[in-house]
Amino acid sequence: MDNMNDEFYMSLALDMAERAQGQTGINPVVGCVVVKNGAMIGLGTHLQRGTGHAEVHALNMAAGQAQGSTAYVTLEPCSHYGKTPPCSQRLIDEGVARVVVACEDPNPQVAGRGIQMLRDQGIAVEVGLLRDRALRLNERFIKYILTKQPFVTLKSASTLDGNLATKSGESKWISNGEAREIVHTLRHRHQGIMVGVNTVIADNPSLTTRTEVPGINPTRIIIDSGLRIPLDSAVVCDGLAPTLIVTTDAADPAKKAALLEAGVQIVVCGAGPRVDLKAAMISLGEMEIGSILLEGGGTLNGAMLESGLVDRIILFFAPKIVGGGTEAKGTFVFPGVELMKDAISLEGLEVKVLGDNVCISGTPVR
Ligand code: AOF
Ligand code: ZN
Repeated sequence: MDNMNDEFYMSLALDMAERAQGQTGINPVVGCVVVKNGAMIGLGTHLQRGTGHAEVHALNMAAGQAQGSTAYVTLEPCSHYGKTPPCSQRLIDEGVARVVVACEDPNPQVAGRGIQMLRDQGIAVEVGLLRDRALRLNERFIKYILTKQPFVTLKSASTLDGNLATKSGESKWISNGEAREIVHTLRHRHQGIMVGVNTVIADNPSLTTRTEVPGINPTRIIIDSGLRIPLDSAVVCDGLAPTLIVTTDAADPAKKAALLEAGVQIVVCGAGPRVDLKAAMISLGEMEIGSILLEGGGTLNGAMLESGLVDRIILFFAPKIVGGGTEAKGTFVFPGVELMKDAISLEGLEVKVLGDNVCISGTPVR
């Protein structure tokens, strides 16, 4: 697509928003392009929660020249006083003549009011250009703003027979370098990364973001109902990112004290023996963790999936078969369904070939 038309500018705005994924916290990613007399006069992206919105940056760049211009915005301009003043008012004040919007803002404080404000002032507003791409880009924001619970992306890298490790527990490496680079980009794009304590015990992972250029480390969330986590594990000791352990009332108070002493945050969800995962999502949401990358293992994957807490599944497959029978480390460990009609299926399937690995992703539905 390189014709100079509405789509040309909107896709630039979306490209800018896309690159800001991971750095806006619970806020959406938004891009804005202001065009006048066939030339771009302002570009803006929302970069960080609490700082200027995309429209504000773009209009600041336009430096008072936006009278009669067209503004392309990937999300409906806001109508409320949040951490910043309403963008719709700013567009009106600058004399913008036409606003092209990719998708409505689901935030109940906005939800159409931004578009209405513009129309009430006689500004021509068109909504829906490249809407699907815009909605997909902000799927984490949309889930959080509507439910106050984190959007959960389940990622796994398994053999073709669905195992996360050999029967002896060896897991390095299943997927290829290309797949692993994508996984680290996914870490950058989520506020939290979640694993079960057995993964910490087995692999002692650091759960940090290691991309070619520096990325942001998510908060490390360990589901550990009995506080079995070793005090010398990397996530407790390395200080590379915040670590939060979700546990139960059944956990040992002395171990809890030792972990707190080590600087780990502890959240209690449930009386035991298992962590109440639904309650955990509510607590994490209250702590403004709006997105979580779930990296297993199989038991936590199965429990999260069964509880309906997974919003997107991304599976990387390597062309290897390791077998292992009952000792195998399956991707999804849960009691399972009796009938095929009760299977959890993936909607909106996407398949990508990454060298000799394959990535299959979609939205789980029952
Ligand atoms: C826009 N343009 O670039 C963004 C918008 O706390 P605040 O002030 O940053 O407001 C956050 C809310 O504003 C957020 O939940 C969403 O509804 C909207 N974000 N709106 O017009 C932007 N980032
Ligand atoms: Zn705004």
